[in-house]
Amino acid sequence: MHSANPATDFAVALLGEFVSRGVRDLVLSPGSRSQALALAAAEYERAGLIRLRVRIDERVSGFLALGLAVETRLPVLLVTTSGTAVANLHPAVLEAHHSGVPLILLTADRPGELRGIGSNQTTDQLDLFGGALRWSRDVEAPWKTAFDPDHPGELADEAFSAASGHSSLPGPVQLNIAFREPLSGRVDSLPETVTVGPPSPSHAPGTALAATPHSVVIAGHDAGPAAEQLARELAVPLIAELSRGARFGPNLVVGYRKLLADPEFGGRVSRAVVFGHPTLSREIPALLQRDDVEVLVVRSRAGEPYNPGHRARVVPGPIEISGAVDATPEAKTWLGSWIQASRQLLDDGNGATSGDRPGDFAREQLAAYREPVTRRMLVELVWRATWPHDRLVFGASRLIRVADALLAGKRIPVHANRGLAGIDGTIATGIGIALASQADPESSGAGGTTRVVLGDLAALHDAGAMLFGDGEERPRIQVIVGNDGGGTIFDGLEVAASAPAEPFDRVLYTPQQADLAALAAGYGWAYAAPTNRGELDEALATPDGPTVIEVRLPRD
Ligand SMILES: Cc1ncc(C[n+]2csc(CCOP(=O)(O)OP(=O)(O)O)c2C)c(N)n1
Ligand SMILES: [Mg+2]
Repeated sequence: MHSANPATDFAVALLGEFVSRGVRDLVLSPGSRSQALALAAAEYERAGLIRLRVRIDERVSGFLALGLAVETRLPVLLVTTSGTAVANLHPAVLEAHHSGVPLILLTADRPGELRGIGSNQTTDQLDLFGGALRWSRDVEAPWKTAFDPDHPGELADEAFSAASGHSSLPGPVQLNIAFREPLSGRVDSLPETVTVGPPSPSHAPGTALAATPHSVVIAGHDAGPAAEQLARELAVPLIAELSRGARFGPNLVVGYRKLLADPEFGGRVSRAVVFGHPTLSREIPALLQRDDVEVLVVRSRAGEPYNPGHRARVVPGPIEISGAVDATPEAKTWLGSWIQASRQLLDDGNGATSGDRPGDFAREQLAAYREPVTRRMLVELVWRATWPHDRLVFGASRLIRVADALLAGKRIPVHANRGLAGIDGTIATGIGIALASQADPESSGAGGTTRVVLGDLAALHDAGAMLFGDGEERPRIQVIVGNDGGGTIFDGLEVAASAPAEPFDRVLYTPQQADLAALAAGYGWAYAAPTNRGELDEALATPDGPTVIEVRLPRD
């Protein structure tokens, strides 16, 4: 591999080292300072060695990479130029830090002699992300002279291991690379990418746990199937939030908020084993702060362990049960009472609609078809339409809470950016998940559709993510916008009752009347506006390329 340009040689060698370690996805935004990396990436794409995605907005690129990494669980490369371009990655970097998602930022920078002198597009790119990075390095791309052939491999090893969490937790890392002019040359050939495979992770021992009466397992965001398995093995209730990976199984308790607040149920809990990062209720943190509840938090991928009462024992997974599981009638009653109460809550909410006179059936069917869409109906129909080969992504809005409160268990992949629960980047994350799950014919998502369920403000916040440049792959994705004209999540807060209506609306509800049909058309997306149950069902069942499904919802 030779190009007459050391920066390009270095960029080609570096990307080759990442490919050799198993990196398959690279997202970039255009810029001059990063041209050697970008042109090298294009060559690797042409050679079929990486999947390249190009987005003009770095904030979108950041969340797109996050979605790709959430789905593949492999580090994704992110290439940007210098200056504000790097800062635009910050929201995705923070989310990746708080939810333990592996990202490798390759940020182009000016060399030392151009820093600190007011040079164009130059700022301090090293301390930008503070404690959110697992690892960072500032290196100079070679200039005039050849580089040590081992250097790119050493950098790739360190960056890949740190992002993957081989010695601590997975998350974002940054390799800041200073380039001098001439910034690139022609790429004549690519190196042989030998698969060296990733460095091997170290395995820490897990934790042994003895069964105790009146226990529950709590599965917050990203808890994964280990939570469900432990609840089953301990024969205790499973309180599982919607995302991700634990809301299924015989011990699942739906409507857990009501039960946790009930002295007969939540009031009697004496131990909680927590997986993942619970974010969707006040009742879970309230339980974990109680003096009479022993709290064990299983260390997750997230940058910070969940510990609302500052009194949890944080332990490493996996959890193994030591001794016998309590099989006394009391223990069975404990589990049985939660499951029964949970079923009751589910049934109460599903008001039966069957008539008993012959002839009613057709009329009922028609009436059901024409029923106007409510929040509850929206999340239920989406839940029903989604299968294990599909992917579901919830935005940070009222709808995830409605869904969490009443959807029954189902073993389907559900994601939400709950690391920081931002309303930013939801569409880009969904597109990343869609692209990654549909890219590989062998993947469980190969034939599926990704559905993103979010509010109107979250959708408008990330409208720029809808831009697919020429030639960019367009996945099967439905962006389902529950449009209630503003941020109605705030209507449920105490402030809605205390603040005067007009200023409340102006600064919290923030009303909007954007034309989503025109927006979809402008970005080349299909658009549907179902108004009733039948139309919504039909829209959901017609998977296609990128589609906006706008559902008008009343404010209250
Ligand atoms: C980046 C960011 N900015 C602000 C917030 C605060 N916030 C939380 S929900 C919300 C409004 C959401 O409105 P919408 O998406 O329409 O959902 P709705 O609650 O109306 O269903 C806002 C502004 C946030 N979570 N993230
Ligand atoms: Mg809204």
